[in-house]
Amino acid sequence: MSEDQPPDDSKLTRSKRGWAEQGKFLTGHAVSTQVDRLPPGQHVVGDWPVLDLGRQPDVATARWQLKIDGLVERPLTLDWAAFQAIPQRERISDIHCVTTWSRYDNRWQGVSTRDLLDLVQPKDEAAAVMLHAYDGYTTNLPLADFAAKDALLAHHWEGQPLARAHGGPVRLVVPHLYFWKSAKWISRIELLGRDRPGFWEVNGYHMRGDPWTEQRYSGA
Ligand SMILES: Nc1nc2c(c(=O)[nH]1)N[C@H]1C(S)=C(S)[C@@H](COP(=O)(O)O)O[C@H]1N2
Ligand SMILES: [Mo]
Repeated sequence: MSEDQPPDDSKLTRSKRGWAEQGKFLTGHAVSTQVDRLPPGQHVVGDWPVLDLGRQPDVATARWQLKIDGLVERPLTLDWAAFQAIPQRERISDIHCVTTWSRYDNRWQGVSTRDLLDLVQPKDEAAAVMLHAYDGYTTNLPLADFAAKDALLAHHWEGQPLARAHGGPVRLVVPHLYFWKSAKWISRIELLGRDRPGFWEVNGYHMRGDPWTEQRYSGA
């Protein structure tokens, strides 16, 4: 033990030592984690809002198809059976919507975008992706974002088939970008040499949409 410790009987030191013993200010919650988890300008919700263009296409799995084309070595059209034959993954992720709600801990099952890209083999020139959906919606993102480790083509949420209102039978989930990039009722993944704006991006939304730097609108 050191013998040259400073005298330690000031009133403040004594009261701080007392706080430490009592655990004062400790809430029992992982406060710093909670704060780091919520992007600026967002608030947490418990329910799951539905947002779309007002058309919710009814796509039976019997007629469902997903086409992957553009700048790939092996263009592919998957039917339901072929899609289910790809390794199935589970991911838990948070949702951040540009309209300021966030929803934590969503458990998804589906096909990872990386596994899908391994099947089609993007060409060297491929740099971006345009997503097309059964309701006519489109949205774009850089290929690196589409290929993120947590990105899934999801068909189950919390152990249940994904509801039609939320994009069932299959939607994209790219959790590290605002949720408008996560196309519901996805029908086609088109690999492009250069990023091109989709529906909301033409209407003033950001080309990338990173919630941590508030890339909400293109003008900002
Ligand atoms: N096909 C399609 N995908 C879409 C949309 C849409 O209108 N059509 N809206 C986007 C927007 S703006 C948001 S916020 C989320 C909403 O998903 P949710 O309804 O499951 O919450 O879906 C995105 N994906
Ligand atoms: Mo949105």
